[in-house]
Amino acid sequence: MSEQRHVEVVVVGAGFAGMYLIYRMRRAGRSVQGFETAGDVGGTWYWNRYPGARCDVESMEYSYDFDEDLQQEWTWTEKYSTQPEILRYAQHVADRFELRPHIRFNTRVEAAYYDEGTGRWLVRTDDGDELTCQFFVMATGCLSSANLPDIEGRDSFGGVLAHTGRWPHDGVDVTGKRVGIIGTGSSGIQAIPVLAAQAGHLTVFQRTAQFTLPARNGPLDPAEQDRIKETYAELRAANRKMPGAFGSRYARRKGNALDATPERLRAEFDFLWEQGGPLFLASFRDLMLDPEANRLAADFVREKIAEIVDDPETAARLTPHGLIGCKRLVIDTDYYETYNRPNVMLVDVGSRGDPIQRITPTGVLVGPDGTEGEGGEHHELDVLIFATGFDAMTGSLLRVDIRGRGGRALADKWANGPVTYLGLNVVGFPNLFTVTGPGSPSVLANMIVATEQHVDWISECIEHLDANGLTTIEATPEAEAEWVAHVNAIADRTIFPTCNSWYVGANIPGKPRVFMPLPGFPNYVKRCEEVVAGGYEGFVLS
Ligand code: NA7
Repeated sequence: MSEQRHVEVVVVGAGFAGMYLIYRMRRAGRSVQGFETAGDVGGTWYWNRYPGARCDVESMEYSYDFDEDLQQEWTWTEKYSTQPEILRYAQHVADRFELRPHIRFNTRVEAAYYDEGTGRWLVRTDDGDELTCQFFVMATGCLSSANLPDIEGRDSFGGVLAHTGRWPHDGVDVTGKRVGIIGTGSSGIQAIPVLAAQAGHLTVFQRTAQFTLPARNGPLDPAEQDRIKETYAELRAANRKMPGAFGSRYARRKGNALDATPERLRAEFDFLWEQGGPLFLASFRDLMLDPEANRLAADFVREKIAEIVDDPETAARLTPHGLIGCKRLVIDTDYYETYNRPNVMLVDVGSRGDPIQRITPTGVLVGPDGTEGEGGEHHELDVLIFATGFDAMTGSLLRVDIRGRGGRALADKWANGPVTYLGLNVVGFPNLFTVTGPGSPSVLANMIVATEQHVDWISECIEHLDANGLTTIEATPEAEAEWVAHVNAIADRTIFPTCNSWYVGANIPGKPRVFMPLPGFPNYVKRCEEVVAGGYEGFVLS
């Protein structure tokens, strides 16, 4: 029998987190093995190939800054990049830094068990392979475990059924077809205008109306791009001081909305609406903190919807109740305008309409509860698209059977919701690192910046252990408990925990309701730096 293979580091996932981690480990001369379920690098940008998919952070900011030549040489074509362009960028990075030889593609990590005797992790893949490692890093992304709701009759549908987050690589031909789409989050809102322009007829099944703002996307002026590149390091540094690690070029803090005169408020909101993009709520300090202030912004957008959408009933159905930005704010191109097209129909399957009763072989049946189809309306479809999101943040971590000390499963430890220290490590799971894990800024920050910060921290931590003849790092129960309380306290100061969003796990039936990301990137980074300066405070190194 051959001896079991051992590497210093196993990395699960070859998206932007996994790729950079592999780069850092190789640069430090460490043995590393990456695993990736997909056929190539790119992570979320490998899977989300639906029409209209693009990033909601500007191209010049949603990119790596660890290599000056890389950031100088790459050219983006649009203000907000499309999925194909971001995927090409990821592939370029993989080529340039020769990352692929260290990644096994089309391979899913099924289990990872910590062996207290050897202090190593035993990792098993779906092709039956096993290897051991000293450090086990989950770089699996926050939005990678697709949520395909178990709606009755789903599998009986006779047409083409696709999920936006698992879009078929050879595409879905919707030309002239009767298309239905369930879900109006970011994916649905990006896809709907593009689908409407191609389909014969588009039916949108909306459960909750969603706030979205115009992106004002367009070609990226090469001269502007060159100008940004001249002082790229300064832009990156300024972005790291922003709450979400992006958008410093547009920063305009204006005091509190509740203190502003109606005229000033209006002028500011008008300006931001025309400027476009996701920074609408970064204007006044109190918009994400005080529901009263938030309502002023929400009302402004509600008015805009009424202005844009011709049919007042459709406009009313599209108008969200409640606060803006509590669910992740979406930016769009021509979303509300799309409902003025004659071939688009909005069906409310939420509290203001009748629910989806079931999916049939030929379409979707919508009707009052308990009527078993009588009085319901059947929508005949050739193509049915699920834009129903993800089991966010914990989904892909818990899909792997991770067991720490005493054989305890991570799923068991997190039965009441995720607990971590810094979103980086979990008590009972020594040498396990989670990149952009729950309890870190993650999805509330520019993901590439958050990813680089975590990977840098992990890489430097491993260097530190090595340099000091240490092999193991694990958070202390006190530090973990304090961190969880800290994250909750910060979140409770905001409006975030007040609504049914995927940030709190509300989109997945039975998922514990816990606010998972941490608002405020700069304070978080400061804390991570203090932890290191304090000799890895809150961790036991042995
Ligand atoms: P989201 O934002 O979770 O949106 C999913 C949408 O699907 C949302 O409108 C949901 O309505 C709807 N949904 C989910 N399940 C159902 C069922 N069973 N029936 C009807 N409608 C349903 O996912 P996205 O992919 O759009 O975006 C995720 C993130 O990816 C996004 O924020 C960006 O960061 C990138 P609900 O609101 O729950 O009532």
